[in-house]
Amino acid sequence: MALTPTRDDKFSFGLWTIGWVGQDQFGGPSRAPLDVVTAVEKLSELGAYGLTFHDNDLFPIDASDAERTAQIGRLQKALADTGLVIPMVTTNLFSHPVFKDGGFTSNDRAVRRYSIRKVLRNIDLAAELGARTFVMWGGREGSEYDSAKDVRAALERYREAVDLLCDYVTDRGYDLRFAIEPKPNEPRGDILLPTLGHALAFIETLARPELVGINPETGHEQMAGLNFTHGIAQALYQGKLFHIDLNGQRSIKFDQDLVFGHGDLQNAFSVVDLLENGGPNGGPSYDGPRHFDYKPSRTEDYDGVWESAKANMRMYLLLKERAAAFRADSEVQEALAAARVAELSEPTLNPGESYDDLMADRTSFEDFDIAPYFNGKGFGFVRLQQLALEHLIGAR
Ligand code: GLT
Ligand code: MN
Ligand code: MN
Repeated sequence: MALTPTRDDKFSFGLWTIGWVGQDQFGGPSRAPLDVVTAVEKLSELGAYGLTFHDNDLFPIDASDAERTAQIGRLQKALADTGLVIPMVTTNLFSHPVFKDGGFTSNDRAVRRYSIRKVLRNIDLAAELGARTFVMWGGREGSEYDSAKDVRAALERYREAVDLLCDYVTDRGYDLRFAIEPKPNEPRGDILLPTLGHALAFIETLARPELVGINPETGHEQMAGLNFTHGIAQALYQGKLFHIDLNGQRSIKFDQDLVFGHGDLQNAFSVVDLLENGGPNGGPSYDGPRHFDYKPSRTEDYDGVWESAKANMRMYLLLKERAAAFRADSEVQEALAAARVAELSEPTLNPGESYDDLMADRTSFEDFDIAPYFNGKGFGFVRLQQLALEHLIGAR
């Protein structure tokens, strides 16, 4: 299998990822700003197919109309020159002090109205550039102090804003869907819609739930101690995996945004296996962009930035290769059968069987012998995991 990325792999990067200059809580930038044209050219050369951005990755929040138009024009020319596309666009509702208490859910009503206007303007740009997904990461929507935020009112305002945006894209005829990106904390002490499960439940309260899905990020679920693969599987199950942010995170701590696979490697392996082999008949279960949302470490210069961009794509392709080898291994197939993994897809009731029928079936209860489950009838999951790990580390 080829380890050189091509456009068919659908790898995309945020302009804020490769463009991160390394400032953090404790120090200023360690790199100079990256121009968008260089970003497009370099990503194209490395085999990516897409670039994504926040409005203010491209032009400052206080840019004049002329400055804004000029920057958009430069981006469009670079796209035309390289063939790179813009699969997703998002809006910055978190950097400027005006968003210190959030955008859609700020206690300050004027800020909420400004935020919706800022997003509407950026939706027009997203549609103009052909983006199909509009991500909403509400990093500043939340609080540090419970008494400071009426959470039910905040969710109501969130719903009001998202409903309005859905009406807008529908009325304008834009082919654009929204993807909410959950995160448990950072920058706020507690962020609203902290996990994929919270976001999925919130989406059901919307007027047009079909237009809204999720954009889960590997590291964000792991910051909450959750299994990303399980979360992705539930998103797929509910038809809500509209986009995905891949990166690396090692345990519950600050948001590391490492290269994909440089965090919990086992979880990265199972996610790639799910995305690539978890669909009908063992094919892909997701055909959208494989979007990397990472930060090239502050220790790196621009050579290191491009090495890290390459590393994300190579890790994905390596894991895809390992997952394919795992699935093709006859011993794995035998272990999967012994572990009865496929048996879970069989409905628990027979076709048309009612609870009366079930209660009449003595083999299901009265004659069912539970004793052999003590000291016997093991599932063999450990053997299966050992085989998975041996494939992951290239030992098979
Ligand atoms: C920010 C955040 C990311 C989000 C981006 C989209 S911005 O860098 O940490 O997880 O995906 O708004
Ligand atoms: Mn992150
Ligand atoms: Mn993200």
